[in-house]
Amino acid sequence: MSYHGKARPKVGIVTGIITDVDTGLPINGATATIGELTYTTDTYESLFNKYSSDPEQLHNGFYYIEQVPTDAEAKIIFSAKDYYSDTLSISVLNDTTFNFADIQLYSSLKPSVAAVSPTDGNNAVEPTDVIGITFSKKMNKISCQEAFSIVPSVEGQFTWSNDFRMVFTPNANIQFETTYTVTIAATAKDLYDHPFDGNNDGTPGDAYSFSFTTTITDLDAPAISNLFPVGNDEFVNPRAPFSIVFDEEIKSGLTATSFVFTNKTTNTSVPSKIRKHDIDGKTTMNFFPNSALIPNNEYELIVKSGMGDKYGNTRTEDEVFSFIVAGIADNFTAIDNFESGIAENWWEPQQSGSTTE
Ligand SMILES: [Ca+2]
Ligand SMILES: [Ca+2]
Repeated sequence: MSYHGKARPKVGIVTGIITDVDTGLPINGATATIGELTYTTDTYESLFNKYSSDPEQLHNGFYYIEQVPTDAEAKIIFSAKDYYSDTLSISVLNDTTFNFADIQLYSSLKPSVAAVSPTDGNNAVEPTDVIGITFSKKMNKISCQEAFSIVPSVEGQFTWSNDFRMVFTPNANIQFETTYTVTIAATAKDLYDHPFDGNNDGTPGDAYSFSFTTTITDLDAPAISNLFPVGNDEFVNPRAPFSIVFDEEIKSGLTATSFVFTNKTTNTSVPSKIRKHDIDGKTTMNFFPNSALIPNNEYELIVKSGMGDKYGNTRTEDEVFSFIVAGIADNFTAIDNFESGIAENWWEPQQSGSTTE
């Protein structure tokens, strides 16, 4: 192209994304300024309300400045509410390509607590639960650990899910029926040494506390609350699977030999598939014999000791159930083998039952 000797003014485009260095989220309402030229990134008020009812949901951080003189250095000043301003210098090369300049800004807000678990005031906390504190900014981990306290005192270990979330895991279960108060002292700092603002009022120098209470005492091992069919009753339907219901969830000690199922008439073990369900805080074990039970035979199921709840309360004695299969004429051939598509829920004993001598 020819401009007949008359030089066209050369202008360029400078564009990029402005993000928060901690969260990586684009910043709404940030400005990029080059000389007299300014661009403000989209905000909920300016744009995002058309797409969302949540002011926090959408961000793009995108800025776009045109008419920038080319073949020169451009100094870009970035600023946003609650962020430290920053500058970048780039060479604006020519008028045919975009000149990209992304920037990450540092929040000037003081760190506070964004969320805790258990929640403040929760009065049904399991003594096995861990304590989690999520901060509003990336934190100086050592300062947070040193600022942490719990009353009554508990020994434990700190881990971090990421730079925002600290987890305190007690070395042993905490006490039942006890109210604990967790405090993060004002000495906690974020990654950039901003002091902690416990009550999140904008003025640092105060602590954050929350309390929770643990559940009622449980010193009992799981007990069998239901059995189908009922022990010693006639087992009227040899095709029906049978079940044991425990009054709480089995969390430990379940092994391939926890249940011993025997045909006492023939003195042979009864190979079965066993399926475990945890529903409404209870464990149900469903037994599906590999082949039909035999009418008029006597069967015995031994529930071995060793299974325990989540607190380590363990069953200490074997429990024995027996029943007789009814002598009804029934010409079915096999129980559904239940083997397709449900493998991951099945728990299959390596040896179903042991043969008594
Ligand atoms: Ca404060
Ligand atoms: Ca228990």
